[in-house]
Amino acid sequence: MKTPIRVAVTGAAGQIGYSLLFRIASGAMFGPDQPVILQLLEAPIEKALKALEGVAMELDDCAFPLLKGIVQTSDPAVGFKDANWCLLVGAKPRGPGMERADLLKDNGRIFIGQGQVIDAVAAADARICVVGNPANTNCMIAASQAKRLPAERFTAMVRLDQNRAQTQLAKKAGVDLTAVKDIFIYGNHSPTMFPAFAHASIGGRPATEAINDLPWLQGPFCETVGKRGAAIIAARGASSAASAANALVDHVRSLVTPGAIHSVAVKANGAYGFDANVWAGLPVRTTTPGSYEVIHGYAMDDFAKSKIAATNKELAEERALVADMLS
Ligand code: NAX
Repeated sequence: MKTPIRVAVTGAAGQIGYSLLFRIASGAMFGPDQPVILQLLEAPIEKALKALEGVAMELDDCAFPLLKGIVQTSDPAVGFKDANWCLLVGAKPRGPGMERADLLKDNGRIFIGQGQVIDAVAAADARICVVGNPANTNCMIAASQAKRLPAERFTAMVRLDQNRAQTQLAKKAGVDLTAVKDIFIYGNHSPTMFPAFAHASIGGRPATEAINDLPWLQGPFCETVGKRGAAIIAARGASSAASAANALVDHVRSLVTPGAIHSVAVKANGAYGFDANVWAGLPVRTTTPGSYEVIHGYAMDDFAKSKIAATNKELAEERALVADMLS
């Protein structure tokens, strides 16, 4: 039996948490032979902590063989203690009439605190993944607080966008979605993101040939992927939850699987023309479990360059808005 790994999850009593925790405990994230201890962190709000109790009871009631312990807390120092993976899902939602700048700042404060505590108490091999929006910028803020853990340990999730893009391409081409490969998301997890269709393949052929409809790829395809979150809210009356949890399972599973090629928001370091210090969705290859390298060298045409410039501009603006929160 392997030693259990400690997985901290914030926002554990929220919508995404309710779909996520059961998948982690079942082995979907770390594999069928890897025991886990779940360290569940909620905001210090009575209602949230009560709901968390219920979620923990349900986890108990599943009798998952791999689940070796559950911690419930509102104290980050307890929640992140010795954590090998820190999944930062909890965030403050955008309220009615709230300005984007206020959302950035309110959430920024949460991620300053969590970044500091993770750096102080998490395991030496800790990996951090941010889902709570604005995910790229929250991740940048948390990483900026770390003195011990290197910046590349901090990633943000764009996998939901990749999964959405893969399905849209498969539907348009009329093929099974497993025929679609190498569709990567560049930039921000926001409507400005760029799903780089020119590098994707469908059934072994370039996607641009298999679909042969450039106006659709440049227009409705990019728009549908970029605005899918809003479409789900309009239809469901609530934001994506099960698909977001599933994407986080995929994000981490791919990061612990050497050779996996996937989209992750990481410190850009100037790749593909992004500002060096923003966190941008990029194609990566997992090297060893938990580590990755950015895949360089995909050629970008003028259309792709303009899309990347637009999403980079938004990321740089977000960075400027929270400049006083970066240390
Ligand atoms: P919910 O509002 O259902 O749950 C969020 C939970 O976080 C709440 O239970 C709340 O009490 C808790 N929380 C708030 N502040 C906290 C703190 N400081 N420490 C610990 N817990 C805290 O939202 P949910 O639908 O689960 O979504 C969570 C986040 O994911 C949101 O920011 C949302 O915008 C974001 N998303 C990101 C996606 C992505 O692809 N990156 C897609 C889905 C989702 O929209």
